[in-house]
Amino acid sequence: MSSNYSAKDIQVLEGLEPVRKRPGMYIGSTDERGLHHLVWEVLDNAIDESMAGYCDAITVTIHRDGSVSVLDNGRGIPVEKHEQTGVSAVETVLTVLHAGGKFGGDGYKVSGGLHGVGVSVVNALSIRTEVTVERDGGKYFIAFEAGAPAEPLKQVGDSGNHGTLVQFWPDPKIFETTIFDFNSIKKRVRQQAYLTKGVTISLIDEREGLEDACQFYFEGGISSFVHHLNEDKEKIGPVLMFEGESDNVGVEISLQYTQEFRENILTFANNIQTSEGGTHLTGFSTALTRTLNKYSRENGLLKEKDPNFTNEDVREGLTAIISVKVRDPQFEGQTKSKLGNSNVRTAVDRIFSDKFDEFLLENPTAAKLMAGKCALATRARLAARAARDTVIRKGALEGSNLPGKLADCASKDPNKSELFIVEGDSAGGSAKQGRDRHTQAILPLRGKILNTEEARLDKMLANNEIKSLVVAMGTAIGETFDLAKLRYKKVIIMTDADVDGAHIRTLLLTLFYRHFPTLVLSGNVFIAQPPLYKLQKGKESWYAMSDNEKEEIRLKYDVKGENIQRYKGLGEMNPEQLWDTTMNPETRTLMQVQVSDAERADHIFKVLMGDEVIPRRKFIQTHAAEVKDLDV
Ligand code: 0RA
Repeated sequence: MSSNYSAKDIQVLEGLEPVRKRPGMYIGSTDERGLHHLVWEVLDNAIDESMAGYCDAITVTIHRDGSVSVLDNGRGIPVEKHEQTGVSAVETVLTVLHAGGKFGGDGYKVSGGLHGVGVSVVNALSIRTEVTVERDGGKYFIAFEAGAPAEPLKQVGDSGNHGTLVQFWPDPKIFETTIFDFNSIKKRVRQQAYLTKGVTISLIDEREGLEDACQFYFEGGISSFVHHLNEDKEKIGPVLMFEGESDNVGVEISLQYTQEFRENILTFANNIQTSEGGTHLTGFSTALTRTLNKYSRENGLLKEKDPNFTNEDVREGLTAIISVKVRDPQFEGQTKSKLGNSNVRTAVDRIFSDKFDEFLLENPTAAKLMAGKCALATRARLAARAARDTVIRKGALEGSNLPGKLADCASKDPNKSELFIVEGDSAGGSAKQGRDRHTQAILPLRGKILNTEEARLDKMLANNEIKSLVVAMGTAIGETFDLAKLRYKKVIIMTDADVDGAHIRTLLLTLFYRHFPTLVLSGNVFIAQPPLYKLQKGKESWYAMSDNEKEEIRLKYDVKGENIQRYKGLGEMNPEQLWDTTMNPETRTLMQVQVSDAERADHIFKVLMGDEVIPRRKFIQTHAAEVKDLDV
């Protein structure tokens, strides 16, 4: 790190107008997600300062007036005149796209800036941005409006400290919502604290009625992260932690096996999550498989006749965090979240296999537990393959044998077709009569039978309800899953608005999350939103989707109590009502399932259904107050 970094190192790339014209190009979207992107951007800048070793405390505050500020005790953004732009460096950083000191020069060794758009984008999309810098004995202030300087840089005092405070007020003309969500920010802050050893990040919500605060500091870095992820899982062996540097690539890996069926591997490059994986994941995965096979052969855990573990076998039940620091990260893939640098694969492979090999030799007990888990996964995989082969041989997974209870649509064009998954026969009846038969197919399922907790592929395929669903969708399941064969562009879960309905919805979401993650990721899964109430006055009637909406309508039209009907089941609606309120594409509201929804369902499901008592009790105690309409 050069200590004489100065204003001239900040390269000027382009102006700010395009950001306000096409915000989506820079922050993805202008919805809640895009709004929070602003916070990530400013937080990333402070984290960069920590990664460079100059900052150990960051405070994020959500203010009463709707603004957010990020305070760090780093070096402070330089305030001297910038040669290329003729204005101060801080003004340059805030008004010139990509002028964060991350591009060119030797300002930063590594940098998080994938979003990399820089703090100037935040400035462009805010009605006001204020920056206070403390450095070189002084305290400085500058303000912007809609990206343009509004109050010139001035010294406002003396200071023996150093650091930067950035506060911004997002522009309501640009964003669909400007209300920040404490929990989303908390999740992000926690994740960044895990990834940046030695930094303390505080989060404060000052908004009226929402006051809250938390603070994160993790001594163990990513190994604390693995502890956290495995909190309510049954663990196999200890949490392992490996670190090293090779070919200018910094590598940190932490892992622990669990009794789970799924893997949970999170990868990061320069603290940016790489959800599409990439070279660091490949390097890790290859090294893990090779090392475990070598150890198991040499120690007689794999006999001569036994096949090697596959990558899939050694990743079953594995929780791992892989975090690399790279000088010029190349992000590829559909969502620019796949690491491309090819030297990273070799670096991760080398560091991990050396250290993991050594660990296995020195810790035979833990090594045997891990190898045993892999052997179990291999046996299960072979059994599942045999079961699937049998099912396939019988033709049971082929489209020509569509399940009897599926009321298919006439259209064979997946882009026009929708599949409604409906619970039970009575709702199924209404849906079949109410639907548009050209484009809408109905599959009635019996929910309780869907309980797939811990079920492996072989057991799942023996379940008739699941088989029907797989055949109806056309995609197959497991290794042979193929999104291109999906017969309906929209797969819609339509359940009752009562506790049973919610349970079945959780079961289905869990099923999709675990066995059809691609479907969820590609946005093909939806939840129908049937009304909760019907209000009637004379010949007029209204539907209400929520208690709030019901109250609004009740007051507005003065509807008396007995004219309010609470729908408990879809079966209570006649086919026309079901069509009008829930199925008609012109008038209905559908909720697209996000991975986070499915993830939450999976978690809730595990806590409620799994066999661990303590987390379940904790969950029920915590959420008892939220269960208002328990009409069982
Ligand atoms: C460019 C150069 C230097 C620091 C920073 C930017 C910097 C930016 C941000 C944004 C939020 N907090 C920040 N802290 C620092 C290095 C200046 C030097 O060498 O003293």
